[in-house]
Amino acid sequence: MTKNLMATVPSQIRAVSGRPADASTPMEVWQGLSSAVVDAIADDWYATTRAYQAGRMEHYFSAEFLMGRALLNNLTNLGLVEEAREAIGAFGQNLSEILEQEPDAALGNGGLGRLAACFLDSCATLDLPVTGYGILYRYGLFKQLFSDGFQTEHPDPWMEEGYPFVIRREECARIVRYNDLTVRAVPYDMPITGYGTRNVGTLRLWRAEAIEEFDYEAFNSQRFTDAIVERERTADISRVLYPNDTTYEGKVLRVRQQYFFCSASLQEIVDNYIAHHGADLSGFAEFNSIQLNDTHPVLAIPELMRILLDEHHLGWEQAWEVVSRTFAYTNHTVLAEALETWEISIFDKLFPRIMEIVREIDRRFRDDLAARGIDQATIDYIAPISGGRVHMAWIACYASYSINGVAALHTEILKRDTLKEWHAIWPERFNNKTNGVTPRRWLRQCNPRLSALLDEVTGSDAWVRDLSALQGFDGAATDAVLDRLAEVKRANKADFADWIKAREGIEIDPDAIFDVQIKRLHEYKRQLLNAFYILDLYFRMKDDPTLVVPPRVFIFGAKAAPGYIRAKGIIKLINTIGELINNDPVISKTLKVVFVHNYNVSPAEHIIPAADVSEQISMAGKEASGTSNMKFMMNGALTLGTLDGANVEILEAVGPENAYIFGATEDELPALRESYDPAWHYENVPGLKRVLDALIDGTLDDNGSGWFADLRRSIFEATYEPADVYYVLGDFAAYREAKDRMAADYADQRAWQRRAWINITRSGRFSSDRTISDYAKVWGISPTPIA
Ligand code: 7GP
Repeated sequence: MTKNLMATVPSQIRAVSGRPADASTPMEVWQGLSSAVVDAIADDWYATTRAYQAGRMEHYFSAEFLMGRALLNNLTNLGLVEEAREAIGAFGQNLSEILEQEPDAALGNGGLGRLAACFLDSCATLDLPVTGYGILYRYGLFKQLFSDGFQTEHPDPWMEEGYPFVIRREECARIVRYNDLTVRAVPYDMPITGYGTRNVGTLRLWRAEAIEEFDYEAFNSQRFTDAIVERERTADISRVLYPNDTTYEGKVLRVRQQYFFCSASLQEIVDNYIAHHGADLSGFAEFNSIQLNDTHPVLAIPELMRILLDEHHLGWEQAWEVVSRTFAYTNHTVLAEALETWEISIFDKLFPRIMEIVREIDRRFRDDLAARGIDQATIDYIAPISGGRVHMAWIACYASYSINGVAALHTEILKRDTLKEWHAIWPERFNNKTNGVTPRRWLRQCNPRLSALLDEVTGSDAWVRDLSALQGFDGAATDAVLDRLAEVKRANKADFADWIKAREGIEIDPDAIFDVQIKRLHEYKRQLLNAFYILDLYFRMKDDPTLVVPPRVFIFGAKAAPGYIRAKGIIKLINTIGELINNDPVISKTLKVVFVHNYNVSPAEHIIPAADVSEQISMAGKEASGTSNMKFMMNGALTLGTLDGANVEILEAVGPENAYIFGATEDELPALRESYDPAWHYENVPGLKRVLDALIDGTLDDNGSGWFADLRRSIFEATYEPADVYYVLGDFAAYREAKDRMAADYADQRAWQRRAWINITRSGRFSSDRTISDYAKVWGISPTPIA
């Protein structure tokens, strides 16, 4: 931070390209500028690491960190954006173009991974001694393209051209042992800068490497393939992020990945403890706590037991005492298929000693619960081992000192339902931590126009570190301020329209309402409900050319898990509806449908500042929290949503007049479902028949895939799930009413701007700084500033 970029940038670029800065490619300029940033923070990073290692530390274990781009984020945090612009402007380069060179570090699927990234930003900003641990996947989440409207998946080799923001730490490599394979885990450290602080945190990502580069003997005898088999088997471990956010395929490899980063990270944490506090590990939990980001890192529990028992010779009780004061567990979803369980045979094959420890945990668990008078059926249900499988969530619940959900409603559902047996025994372990998002990336960085306005109105940039400060400016919305707010939004929408034109080849009107739904494609999130609305609106306009419809652009961004055919069917359906509408000479004057391909962090940074309406319309009780809703709110979009996840708290923050809430609530649904008959809605809700029939009557072409007919069947037929399990038709009428009303309200621009302003000023409680401050109390850590 103290270094001068003007002085270092040209030499860093020369070192990368071997040419003068003005003769280097944009990619080389990006590399050089990025290296200059790392150079600028190196001393502070080292000092922070040293300061943290000596005290109590929190370790955030996560299989996913959806970081997105790093350069602009770091420049923003360090206050170096203008300096960087000048430094490369000196030889004729344009900063925005250079920034576009950077690939997204897409080491995550969706909300869970992006949350982890926001948390690291907040920990750095708050000077908290927290380190992230995960896997350096060579290929991030697949790249999504559309072909005839169908999703196709392609590899994402995000760091193949070199990535200056991870530093290989050869000297910190560890050995991870499986029954059938021994590998080296080599850490790559990513610096995590904060805003307005010199502290620099760390994300440590492990890469799997062979102990021996190749089998020289085999190579020499010209068995070339044999020579590299072991190396490739090892590299498989950190080759690819699993493209599912709820269920997992490739089970053995998945379990290998999980053990890989847990084991390497724990070895390091234990050794660091010994270096600073001596060889008596009974005090380990005084200095270390580990947050398990869902069940993916739960193998850390038996692995820490193994290290304490086998390598440091603690007795079982003593080791368990340490373990059960170390771990805390966050649950991110109530979807049953996401509560990971693994066949015992996988554990036996990969690590028999770990399996032995899990069996002992299970045996003692059963004794423990029986002694507490718990009935046998309950014990069997929540035991670590049952039905021939290892239940990761149950191990997490048993061992953790804290268990949390990610929004108030979600935590209540965990206590009442998903984890009720645990709550009955250990209610004191349960707590809520409503999610948050970092206002640095999601406002300061992605929306410079609104940031400047907020600086002006509030008189400083203090809100960037304390977003709740904005609440005091509720009443600052004078006509002059609202005019400015409208200009900001209009300019952001015009930029976005240009971006869409270049990226998707679709022309959109910046004066239309930008109505956005961006999130993973999943039936429970009900992108299908949105699609049905659009199709119905299209038919209504066709029927009645005099109908007054406010101009609207419906914007989607979503990836479907490659094996999730029904989700892919919904993508194809939206693209097909888009074709129909965008090519209709009359309707396309009023409506457009845009499906942004390859939705990711950096597209979100373009979309969110331009949005008017944020859709989170999941069936109530299913979306644990949602976090894009918070980003939209910060950027002045109004929520159109169900009372689900964090929408409940957004509504509480802004009041009913500043959001559009519709549909069945979580507590109403059980009774509604009892008498629910989708066919009745089809027959009786005007418009629904036509929409559903369009799936099969030739109006919409699914290129012979049969996927549209399947979507229709999912509404009417009970297969392994009840018909219309996510209550799409049940909520349709209420959704249409709310969405029509919202569109009509948009005409009163002044009133709309006033409500947008309130959404912005009340977004403070959805800053991840607030969330992390709450976690810090559970973790027992305090700010450790280096300067
Ligand atoms: C997501 C939840 O679906 C979303 O509601 C929440 O906001 C987010 O986590 C952060 O808490 N879950 C996942 O991304 C996921 O992979 C499976 O869940 C474990």
